[in-house]
Amino acid sequence: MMTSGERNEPRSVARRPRAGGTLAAIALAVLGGCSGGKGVNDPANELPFGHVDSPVPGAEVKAESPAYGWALDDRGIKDIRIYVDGHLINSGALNVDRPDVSKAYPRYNHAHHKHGWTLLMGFDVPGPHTIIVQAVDTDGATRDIGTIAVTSVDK
Ligand SMILES: [Ca+2]
Repeated sequence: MMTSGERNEPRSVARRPRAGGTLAAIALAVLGGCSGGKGVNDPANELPFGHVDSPVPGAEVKAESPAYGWALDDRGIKDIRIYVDGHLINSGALNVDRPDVSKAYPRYNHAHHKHGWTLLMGFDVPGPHTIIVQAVDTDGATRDIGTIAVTSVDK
């Protein structure tokens, strides 16, 4: 009996992530329902897109240095997130006017030019690091808009 109990343990552990995923899906569906059937599950919603202008791949960066670029969405950008080596280190809203981006993508400009973002990055140890920048739209749909390998230098 003890043996079968031990066998059951990993199975119940394995089930937990699935249950969590279902709950998250229900929570998202409920949240979507509150905003009139929209949300991350809305098939009409487009993923955001964008670009990381700096740093460029292979760049040497200081222990604390800015990253910047732009992002667009069919409905609007809620958040830009920067991850270093898989850990969220900063996030924020669009904060820079980019009329050049409005001109290049008129369908997505929403009658303003605030499509640019600038966020500080921090690197706790010198050496190679991987930066991932994500754009999140107003419905919560998220896309990686840049994956950049850099080297931080201690100066
Ligand atoms: Ca969207």
